[in-house]
Amino acid sequence: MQNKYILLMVFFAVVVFVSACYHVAQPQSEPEEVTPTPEVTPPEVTKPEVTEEAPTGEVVEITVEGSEFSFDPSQITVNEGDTVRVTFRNTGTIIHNWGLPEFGRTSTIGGGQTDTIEFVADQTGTFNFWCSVSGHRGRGMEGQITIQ
Ligand SMILES: [Cu+2]
Repeated sequence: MQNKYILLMVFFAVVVFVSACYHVAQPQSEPEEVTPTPEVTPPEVTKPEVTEEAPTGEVVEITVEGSEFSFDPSQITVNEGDTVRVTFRNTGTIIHNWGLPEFGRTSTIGGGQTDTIEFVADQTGTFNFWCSVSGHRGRGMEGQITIQ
């Protein structure tokens, strides 16, 4: 009886030992290899301060050609405070003019003639200009002047 008991104890001891060894032998599961994602820092773009402020009082000379039925250019951009001198050249064959209520209008002139007006761009915004001869605006003689 005693022998059997000892044998049983030895058996259990062996089982525990082997089990312990097995556990130790188990390779520790490798920790997930964490490949550090390199921090992508956008390249420092040092933008020079752009001063949009135009020197006021600059005289800007623009020649606008008009004919049946468009202006060239039809988009004009100037800076606030500029003195804008618009020379309108009628390159068409019938009478035209160039102007806008806010800043003035040229004379209505015939083909081949020019007229000049001057104004101070003293307010910012986008303003429509057009030929005020009846029906011409609707047929395409208009454009925009942007004062920034
Ligand atoms: Cu016209």
